[in-house]
Amino acid sequence: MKKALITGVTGQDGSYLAELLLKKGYKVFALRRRTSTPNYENVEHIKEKLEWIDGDLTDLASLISAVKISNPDEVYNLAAQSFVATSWPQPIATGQITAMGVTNMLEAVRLSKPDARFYQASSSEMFGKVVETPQKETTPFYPRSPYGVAKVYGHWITVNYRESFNMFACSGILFNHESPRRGLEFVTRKVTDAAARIKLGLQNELRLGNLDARRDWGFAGDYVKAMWLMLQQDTPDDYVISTGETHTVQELVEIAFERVGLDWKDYVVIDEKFVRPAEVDLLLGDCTKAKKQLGWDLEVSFRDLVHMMVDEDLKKYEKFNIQKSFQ
Ligand code: NAP
Ligand code: F7E
Repeated sequence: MKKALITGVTGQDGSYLAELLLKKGYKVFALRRRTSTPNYENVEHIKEKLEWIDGDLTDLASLISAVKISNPDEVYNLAAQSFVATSWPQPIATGQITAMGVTNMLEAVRLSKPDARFYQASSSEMFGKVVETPQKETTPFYPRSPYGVAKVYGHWITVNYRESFNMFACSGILFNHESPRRGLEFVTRKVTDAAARIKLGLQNELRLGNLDARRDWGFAGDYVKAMWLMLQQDTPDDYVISTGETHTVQELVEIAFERVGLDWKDYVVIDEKFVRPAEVDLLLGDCTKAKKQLGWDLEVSFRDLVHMMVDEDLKKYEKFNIQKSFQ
């Protein structure tokens, strides 16, 4: 039985990856940090099947312990302060978790289980103010936020440990990926949640920032398969994972409101509070390498993804009539 250690299991990607690895017959160890209230919403359905280990990405001792306890064949480092907007008011915490946290995790593996295969959750935010379109593995980075800067560090330290210590360390440069488990502060979920609430009379308006930003949005369930595939290859490498399509935030809004039979223009209000100090205007990935070398492909289109998210949010509110929103 293969063993995997995942950081960030309570997040969107961690929950889908844990499901995938359990289905493949892995024993899955899940690192969780201390929170004042339990945070198992995404993993409630598999919680008892996971081996939980307490630890924090900023605490090397806890990570060394986690690697010793789990003795993993594969380590997936998904934990991060992952919300770009928060990285301006909290640049130091973002650096400590999203940048230095990667070195902590790599050190824990190097010291305790150096032959474990390592996956680092890198990001298209590293391309930032893009210097070429579409973006691929060789495109130079130009991050536009403290989060993007931290991810560039995490990416290069992963490459460096591969080259310095001959570790099987891979970096997946994933473009935006979403799902009904996405945090409510990210724009896709904020929009689908609001469309559902407005439809059900629980909310009157939706306040957004820049509607012109373009993103390459895919489905998280498709993207975690690529993470696993990267660690099954003969040699470690870095891969872009994307859909190869780009859409504006406005298109996202149009599709979500159309799904509930409403005209978005009647409800959307532009609020400067959600405009970022420096924006990433356009992301569009070229994942030819992943398709050829990993045999990876996506199954869910952008439109189907938005419909899936709106439908799930509608179901949730119809079922529980929960009146909450992230504004
Ligand atoms: P997410 O939903 O925000 O999940 C982040 C996870 O990290 C949560 O489980 C969180 O735990 C955990 N975490 C945060 N700080 C921690 C710390 N100090 N110690 C231990 N755990 C900590 O993120 P996601 O969307 O699943 O993304 C997964 C990874 O991929 C992240 O590294 C993200 O930056 C990267 N990424 C995401 C995308 C995307 O579009 N989703 C694209 C490219 C790269 P709590 O539940 O306790 O907060
Ligand atoms: O913003 C615009 C905003 O916060 C997308 C993370 O998973 O993907 C994610 O980062 C776009 C931006 O995601 C609102 O200005 C407009 O242009 O959903 P987001 P992100 O910043 O692209 C990357 C790949 C990651 O690695 C990150 O971890 O939408 N936008 N109005 C808004 N965004 C938000 N959140 N809220 C608004 O009201």
